[in-house]
Amino acid sequence: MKKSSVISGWIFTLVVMVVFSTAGFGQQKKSDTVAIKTSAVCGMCKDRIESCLAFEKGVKSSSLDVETKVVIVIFNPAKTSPQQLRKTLSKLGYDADTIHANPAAYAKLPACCKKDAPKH
Ligand SMILES: [Cu+2]
Repeated sequence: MKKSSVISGWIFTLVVMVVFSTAGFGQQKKSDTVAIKTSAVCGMCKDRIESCLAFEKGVKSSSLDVETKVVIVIFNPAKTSPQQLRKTLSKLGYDADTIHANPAAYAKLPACCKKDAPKH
C-alpha cells in the first residue's frame, strides 16, 4: 500500500512536470516580440502602421512610439516573421530597420508623413 502510493506520487509529479514544460513550450511558440525601427513621423503614421499591422496575418498587437519611431510588434512566429513584418511596413511606405520604404508606397503617403518632412 505504502509503496504504491509512493509510485503514484512519482507519477503525479512526472505528469505535472510534463504538463508544465509543454505549457511553457507552447507559450513560447505562440508569441514573440520584435522591435522595428521605422520612419514614422507623426500620429497619423502611428495610426496607419498600427491599423495595417492589426490586419497582418499572425500579428497579435502592435504599438508605435512616435518619439523613437520604434514599433513593438507581438506576433505568432508560426504565422509570420520579423522579416515579413518589415516587408509589410516597407509596402506601407515606411523604412523598417534595414529595409527601405517601397518607393511607390512612400510616394502615396501624405506630405506630412514623409520621413524628410519637418517635425510637427
Ligand atoms: Cu505621419
